[in-house]
Parts: sequence; C-alpha cells; structure tokens
Amino acid sequence: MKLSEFVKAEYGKSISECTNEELYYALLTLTKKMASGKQHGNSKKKLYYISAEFLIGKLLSNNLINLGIYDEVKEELAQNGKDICEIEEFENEPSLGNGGLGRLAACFIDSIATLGLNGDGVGLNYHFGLFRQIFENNMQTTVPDPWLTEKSWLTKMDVTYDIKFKGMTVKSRMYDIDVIGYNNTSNKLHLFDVESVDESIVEDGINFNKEDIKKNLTLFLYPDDSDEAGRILRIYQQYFMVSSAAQLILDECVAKGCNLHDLSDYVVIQINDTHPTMVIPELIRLLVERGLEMDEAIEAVTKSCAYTNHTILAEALEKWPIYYLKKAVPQLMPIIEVLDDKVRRKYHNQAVYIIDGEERVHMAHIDIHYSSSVNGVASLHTEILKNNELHHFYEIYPEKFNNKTNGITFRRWLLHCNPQLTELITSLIGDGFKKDATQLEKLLDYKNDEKVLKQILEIKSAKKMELKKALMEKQNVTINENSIFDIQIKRLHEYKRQQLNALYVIHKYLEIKAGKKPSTPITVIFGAKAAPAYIIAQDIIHLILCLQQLINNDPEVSPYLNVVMVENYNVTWAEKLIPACDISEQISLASKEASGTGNMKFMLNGALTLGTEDGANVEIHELVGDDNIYIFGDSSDTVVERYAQGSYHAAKYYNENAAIKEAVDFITGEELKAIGDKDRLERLFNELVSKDWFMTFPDFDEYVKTREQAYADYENREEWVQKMLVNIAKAGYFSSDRTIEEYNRDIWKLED
Ligand code: GL9
Repeated sequence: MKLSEFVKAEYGKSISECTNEELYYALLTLTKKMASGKQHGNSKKKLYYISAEFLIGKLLSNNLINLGIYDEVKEELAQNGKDICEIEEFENEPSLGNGGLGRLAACFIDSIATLGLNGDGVGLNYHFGLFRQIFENNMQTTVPDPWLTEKSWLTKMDVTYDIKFKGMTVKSRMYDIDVIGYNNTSNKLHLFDVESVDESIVEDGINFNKEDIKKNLTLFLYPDDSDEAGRILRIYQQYFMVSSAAQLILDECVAKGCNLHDLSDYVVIQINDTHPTMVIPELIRLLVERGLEMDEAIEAVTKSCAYTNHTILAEALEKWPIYYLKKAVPQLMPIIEVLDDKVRRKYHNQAVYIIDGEERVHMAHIDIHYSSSVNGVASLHTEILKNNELHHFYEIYPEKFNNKTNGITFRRWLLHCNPQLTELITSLIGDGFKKDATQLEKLLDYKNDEKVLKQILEIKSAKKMELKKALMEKQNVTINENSIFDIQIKRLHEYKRQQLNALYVIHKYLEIKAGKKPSTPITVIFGAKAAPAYIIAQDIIHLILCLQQLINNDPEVSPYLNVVMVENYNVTWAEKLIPACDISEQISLASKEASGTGNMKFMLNGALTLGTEDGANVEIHELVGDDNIYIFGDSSDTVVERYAQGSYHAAKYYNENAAIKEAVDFITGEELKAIGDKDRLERLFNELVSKDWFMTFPDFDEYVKTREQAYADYENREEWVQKMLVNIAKAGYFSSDRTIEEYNRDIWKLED
C-alpha cells in the first residue's frame, strides 16, 4: 500500500496536510502491518537468543530499508514537501542496552531474520533504559530516559506468566517487536515486563526504592548495584527474564509436538554473557516439575544451551552470594547444588567448582559445565579464554570451545547511516554486496581510479558537514569541517583508555602553546556514558569536559585543536559520528577488549584504525595489512606477563618520562583547576601516578608517535583515500550475516 493511500484512510487527509508526527505514526503502523504479513522462520528447531540488553536503536528507517521500501517512501514524502529525517526525529531511541554487547544482540537478530532462520530474541522491557546523560558543570549527571509512547513498535501480547519469587508472585507480560529481515522473514524480539511496574516511584535523578520489587523490576537496565539491595534487584530482574523465557520456550516447543525428552531437537538457547545464566537451573527445575528425572533434565538442558563469553574482566563475570539467591529465588538453590555436586564428584579442582569457598555461585561456571558450546567473540579473545582465563575448563572440554568473531549489520551501519557511500559502491560493483558482504572486495579494482577516489573523499566531506550541522543543532558547538575528525566513542572504562587519548590531547595542547602547530587542524571527539557508581570513569569524563572548555576557548590553540564530547552518546549519535570519522580510536589495553564492534563500523565507513593489537583489531590488521592501519602498544602477551609478575609501577614511568610527567601534571595544574573540580582532578592524577591499572604509560610514547604518523599521512590525500578504500573493501568479513552463519553452522544447526 502506498503511504498516501494509507494516510488518507487513517487521517482523512493528504501527506502534505499531515504533521511530521502524524506521518511518523502512520509509517509505524504501516510498517507493523507489512511485517505481520511476513513469514516467521519456521524450522522444527528454534533459537532463543536471551540477552539482558538489546540496543536496537531507532527502528523506522531500518525497517523501511529491510522491507525494501525506504527509497520509495522517501521519494513520496519528498514530493509532498516532507523530509524523512525530520519525521524520524519523532522516534525515541530505546536505551535498552549499555554498549557493544547489547548492540551485538541487535545486529544478530537482524541477521538471523535476514538469513531466514527461526530465531527470536528474549529480553526485558526497561521503561527508563540505562539512563540519559546530561553534562552540568563539566560533569555527568544522570536522569531517566523514558522512551515508551502510547503507540510504539511494541505490541502487547496475550502471553503472561506467573513468576515466583520468595514469598511473592508477579505476573510477567510479553511485548513483541517485529524484527524484519532484509528482504526476508520477520522474527520477534520478545520483551517481558512486570504488570505492576510503577514509573512514579522514581525521584531525584534515577533513584528509587530498590526493595519494592513489584513496582521497580523493569524500570532500569543495570540499576545501581553499589549496595546490596541493588545487587539483589539484579537477581530479581535476571530471574524474571529467564523464567519468562523458559516458560515461553516450553510452551512453544510442546505446541510443536516436543515431549520434553527431545527438547534439544526443538530448542537451542544462546546465553548472551552471564546475565541469563539462571535459565539453565530454571529449565531443569521446570522439566523435573513436568516429570523428567533430574539427570535427564540436566542432559536435555545442557544439549540445548550455548554460552557466549564477552569479557575477561573479573568484575563482569558474575558471582552471586548464595545468600542473595536464597533471598530472591530459593527454588533454584537445590538445583544449583546438584549441578555443583556433580562437578565436584567428577573434577577435583576447585577452580571449576560452581560454588566457591566463600559461598558464591559462579555463573559462568554453570554456563560452561551445562552448555554444549562456549564461544569467545574474536580470535584473540577466544585464545585468551582457552589458554588463560578459562584454561581449566578448556582442559576438561576442549570440544566445547569455539570462536565466533563478532560482526555488525551492514543494513544499519552502511545502507542506513551512509546512503551516499552505499550508492557509490552500488554504482561500481552492483548491489550483490548487500546480501554477500565479501563482494565489497571488488572495490579493490578501483584503487587507482582517480574519479572513484575523489568521490570517496567527497562523501567523507559531506558526512563531516552533516555531523557539523548535528552538533550545532543539538549541542550548539561549532567544529571545523576541514579538520581531521579523530573519534573515540564507546562506554567509559579505564581499560578502553579514554584517559590515554586525553593525555595525548594535553600533550598536543602544550605543543601548540609552545608554537608547534599541526598542518591540518584536529577535532578530537568523544562520546561515552559512565556507570553512575564508577567514580574514576566520572573523573575521566570531567577531565575531558574541562579540556573541551579550556582548549576551545583558547584563541591560540582552538584554530588547530578542538575537543568535543557528545552528550548522551547512543546509537543515533553513532550513526552520525561514524560516517564522518577519519581516525577511529581503538586503544584498549591489549588483551582487555574482547572484540569491539565500533572498530568494524568505522572501518566500513572508511575511517582508519589507530589501535592496539587487541580484540578484533588484530583481525582488521590482518585483513588490511600494515599500510592501512596504525598499530601501537604492548602486545597481549607482554601485558598478561606483566600482570602475572606484578611488575608494573606507574610511578617509575611518571618519574622517568618527561612527556608523561608533563601531561599528567597538567591534570592538576592551574589551568584545569581554575575550571574543574579540584578533588576529581586530584583523584584522577593519583590514580594514574600510583596505580594506572590499565597501563597507559608504557604505551604513551608509541601512541603519540603513531598518532602523529597518522596525521602526517593524512596530508597526502591521494594515498590516504586509497587506505580508506582498502578498509571499506576488506570490511565484508565483519558482516554479522557471516557471524550468524557460523553460529548456525557450528552451534545452532537450524535448517532454513
Ligand atoms: C563486550 C566487550 O567488552 C566488547 O569488546 C565486545 O565487542 C562486546 C560484544 O561481544 O561485548 N563485553 C561486555 O561485557 N560488554 C561489551 O561490550 N559490555 C557491555 O556492552 C555493557
């Protein structure tokens, strides 16, 4: 149906007479209608991708693209004087995720539907998402981020379940979002919500009564867990999610003829990090309740489950005190004890026990013993799991371990966010790359085609102008479109080392002050949210915002160097920032970033990576070769070794390296203290000089040198654009379609 006909029937008027808001809702309704007419993947076996996060971003444009009607609709709107971009402004971005893990889940469900596989996502419907970030006095403050509207992509379903907690039962209700594949089937994202949730209990910022579970359960993703009530609330959330999922899974498979003994012929469950781990004991519990023997139930569940590990950071590998579980979900403890007991009888190695000597349950250990697959998310990460972090498990179950290098959906990260580049590519190599991303390699034929290279540069300039406009409109800052855009956007974490980037900025500022001016001006852009309870992360944001104020207001420096931190960095910002980027900062301490996926999005859009040999950077490096990437820093082996020896002393570097000392001292120098908060800046200074746990100092010199090399190379526009082209051409490997094909081939084994 054409939009004009639909609008006429819906509102009784023409497109040009409608407001943008009316058009947004008309398109939403029309899209949902079209999705409901599509087939769902329908093989006997079905995948359930359970995840605490689905960072889906705005859906309108992507849905229109995947339905194959984006251009048509855009055109029809334009003919009536309407701009699709302005209409999109009415859509709220759901903040149902924190970072890469949640965005990965969103890319995966897109690819699963695109490949026509029978698989749905299962998660929670957080009313206020993570939080909205606001900058005040050069600091981050946090407020709720409401995104639900009366009419939305959610459809309220007739599916409800009783979820039993200690001394209380709550009702969960399922809400569905259509996951429309690119020219293919349409699957579902099931988001469960608690019927009794009460938004009005949130007061001042994002605070609420953490004990009132019936009212607070689905208010926020990752509610503050710095106190015990917060940690127990996370258990309530996780159990609520997985018990709803488990009941749904059993209902659906029984409806298809499963007799529960043959569960694994009907069901495969991908456990996205440890948040959904309780689905294992919960399913076992339900199967026993329905008549299976304990041992058979355990076997059926083990065969049906698969676990993805996304990090080696100890803090993210959940270990719940038994005492918490007994408080919230006592019915799981007898099962977990049986699971632990079996492990203890078989393997006499404390390192692989589920319950440790401190009465804590190691969630990842449940996943590994009682799943049939354990995967890491990039080659290096999987090797580290096998050889270091999970070595004891690898010795027991070598056959379970496998690698699935992450990927991104090109529908959002190329077709949607960079239509200009998409059009150019299509004009050169046809549109086969939209289904088979490896075809991008054909672009290499144009490496010496001056006309094509010029067009690539023109597109980059156009995207820089678009970003400049957005920053002006949304944040009232002006940037120089002719400068080098050097961008670091990701969660704020010390291991990702935004502080190293900030130290470079200080170093550059001092150089310019001393008269050494860069040939091309530089704009350093940051985007990052910091967990509210993560103090040092807040301090790093504070440092960056103070630098922004100092540098942008210094007439001696600002013509050559600018710093911009985007407020409330999210998917929508990423879609504007990535296509405009020249240099992609991927500077985590080697071994710490499991994969990274922003690195892939930047590469695909023609930015060059400045990075360490970490996560998927290693694979990017292998694909593009030394000449088309800027690699620096200590290797993962060196870092692992240094930790093992306990031989790193930050103060030594600080005292012996004048450049480091100068940059670090600046943090507590007069200029910044005049602008910033003395306590915050001093705390950060002390943290760096006395600890620097993520080893910024050993990599500092090489980082500066490599970054300067990248800036110098940028001057040679002819060679630079060839490097851009190689990056775009080699990005095909990182399509999430490839990743999902591998998951299906090796783990899920769903027929089409
Ligand atoms: C993460 C890793 O840190 C990233 O390197 C990886 O790319 C993604 C997806 O596999 O997973 N692990 C993790 O816990 N997060 C990641 O981003 N965290 C969040 O997203 C909150």
